[in-house]
Amino acid sequence: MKPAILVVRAIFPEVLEKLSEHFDVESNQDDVVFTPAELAHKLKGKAGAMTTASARINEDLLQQLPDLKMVANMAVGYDNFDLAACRAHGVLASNTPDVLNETTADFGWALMMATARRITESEHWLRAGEWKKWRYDYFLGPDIHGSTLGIIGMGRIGQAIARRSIGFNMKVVYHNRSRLSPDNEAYANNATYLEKEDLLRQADHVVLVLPYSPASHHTIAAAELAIMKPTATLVNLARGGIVDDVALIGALRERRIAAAGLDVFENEPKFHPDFLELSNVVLTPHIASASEATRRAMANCAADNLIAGLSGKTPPNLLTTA
Ligand code: 8YV
Repeated sequence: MKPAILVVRAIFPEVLEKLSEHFDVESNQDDVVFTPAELAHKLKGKAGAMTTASARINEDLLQQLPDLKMVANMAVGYDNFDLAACRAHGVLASNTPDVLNETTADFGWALMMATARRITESEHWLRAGEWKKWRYDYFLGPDIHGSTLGIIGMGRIGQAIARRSIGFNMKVVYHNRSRLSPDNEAYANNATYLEKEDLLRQADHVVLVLPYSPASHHTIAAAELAIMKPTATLVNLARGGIVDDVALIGALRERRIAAAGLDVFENEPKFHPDFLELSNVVLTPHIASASEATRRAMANCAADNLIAGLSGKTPPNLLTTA
């Protein structure tokens, strides 16, 4: 008998087919977002689950699921997993690193440029029929080329973002839990390590790509926004909760920073309604990894991890190492 698994959210049909060769698969192609109680109910008797970032795998849930052996997240971020609880219950956990680095870095640039150069704001204005003439000072914004790019969270995605700045003749400064090796700093356009406060004072464009954890909660709050340049932009590609959204709304409203680009929000898919009142913020619905090829690669990566883990092999992207 094949082990039973749940694919928690809708996914590419060919990935379901691949999983069906190994497992008795319960899918959710209607893409219902389960409550914790529904998720627990659906996972009863299952050996594995393929999850996305919206499924919380924690002590409460695992206590109810003695048959569960593995959870494979279709995301590089895994703040939805309590890894200590997984270990305590002998549940393997995996994520999907690397396959999304370049696509997410591309999107980081798109968001940074749209934010600095006021692309969505000016398009809304044009669509609203406001464009009657050219003016020297319509939609002026800061330059990207020749400016200082500040990256907080210099992992693989942060380094891919930094590397793209070579063509824009930018200086790169970064802050990270640990300093990169000289080789990695060279790869990342000769990035210079700075303390967070120094980075915030110096950078013209700040990009956040650090993982969410209790330690990174509100990495950018009122005090941090207060020391940024009034001409600076802020982009969050990482997770909601890394930025204090209420503090950011205040800073944007009072033009204490120029603009922000946000792909992630506290409590998403809900977000603070005041963002909609602001013209100096670009808002996207958590799509940084959403290229056709990359989302397929992420889904296949999560499936391959699950297939390995439930057939007694070490999953390539195991998070619950000893
Ligand atoms: C995912 C992400 O699309 O990989 C991550 O950590 O944030 C995104 O690429 C999303 O989390 C779906 O699970």
